[in-house]
Amino acid sequence: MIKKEFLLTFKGLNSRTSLWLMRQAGRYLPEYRELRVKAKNFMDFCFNPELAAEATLQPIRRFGFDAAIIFSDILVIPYAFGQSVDFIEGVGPKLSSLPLVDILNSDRLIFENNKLLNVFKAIKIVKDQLPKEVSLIGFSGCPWTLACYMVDQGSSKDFFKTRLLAVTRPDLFQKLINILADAVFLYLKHQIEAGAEAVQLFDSWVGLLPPDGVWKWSISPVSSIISKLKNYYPSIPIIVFPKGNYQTYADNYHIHKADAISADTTVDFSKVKIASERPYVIQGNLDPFDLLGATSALKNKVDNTLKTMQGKKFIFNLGHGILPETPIDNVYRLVEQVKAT
Ligand code: 1CP
Repeated sequence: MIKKEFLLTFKGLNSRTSLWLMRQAGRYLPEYRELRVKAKNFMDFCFNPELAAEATLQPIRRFGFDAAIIFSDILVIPYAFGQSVDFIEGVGPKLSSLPLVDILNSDRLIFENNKLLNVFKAIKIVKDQLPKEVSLIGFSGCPWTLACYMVDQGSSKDFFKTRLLAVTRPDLFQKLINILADAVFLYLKHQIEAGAEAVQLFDSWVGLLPPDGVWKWSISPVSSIISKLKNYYPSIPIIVFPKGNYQTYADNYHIHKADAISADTTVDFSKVKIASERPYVIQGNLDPFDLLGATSALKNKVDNTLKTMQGKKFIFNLGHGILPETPIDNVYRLVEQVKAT
């Protein structure tokens, strides 16, 4: 019988620790770098179903992770709202200016799900080719993190423009968050319909918010997305990655009801709740930098994590995306070590 260890973990029926790595497809793989040059820019690469499917499958073929994550980016949602998105080498994403305030005032911020059809196509291609024991994860950014990129028009160290809008025009900002929550729900629903067997919600910038902001702009919209998805697909696991704010999500799991919380690198696993005291799975949280260090130190650290989390509703992952400098041999070692438990 073929066993999907990743999905079985959510039912407490896994026979070993399952693993996948955030950004497991990417520049640390020579085959990714070779594939990447076939598209003229990163967005074209994401929106080419064959190339996106191939990028998704590459790390599975090489390492045999328990889950694949569809190759795309969270910034396809701003694109589907009409913003142009350019990834500039060495700088990061740049988004065109949207007169957001005017648009929100006139109810003209429209999500065109049709612009994302190639993501769903890529999911279908991957599903046809994925080994049966491997699960496919769909994903989206959360409303707050998407708003950060849309308002600030790209990466930023403090997302000043977004936080300024949130405090100076809270009603307008709430409208933006609500519109984004509807879009994220729809986008994930379509990914599940195309074949995604679990979904992950990335709230990469929730660590910037004060407690009341975390409630208003993160937990509240994320909870509504989860409850709407659960109405349609009660058995599809939903993972949240509240980077920089694990504890608020852990303390309020009965509100958002995510099936798993992905822990960033700051979370100390020796202090997390034991399995019988929590219904959710914990995913995480090796520091991506540990994959760049000495192999003996890496082995000890992974051993410690596996011991601490043994039998405790746990999926092994990184605390953030894998770094392009990661030696491939360390990834092989990691997979072997985790799969042996
Ligand atoms: O060619 C390249 O290597 C470009 C690097 C790259 C990759 C591989 C980017 C640019 N995006 C991706 C793919 C990607 N992004 C995936 C799918 C692949 C996989 O996981 O294997 C996923 C899930 C994401 C998610 C994503 N994109 C997030 C959330 C997670 C996180 O890192 O916090 C965010 C914030 C983005 C935006 C983004 N995409 C890429 C860059 C350089 C950025 C900006 C990051 C920043 O603001 O610092």
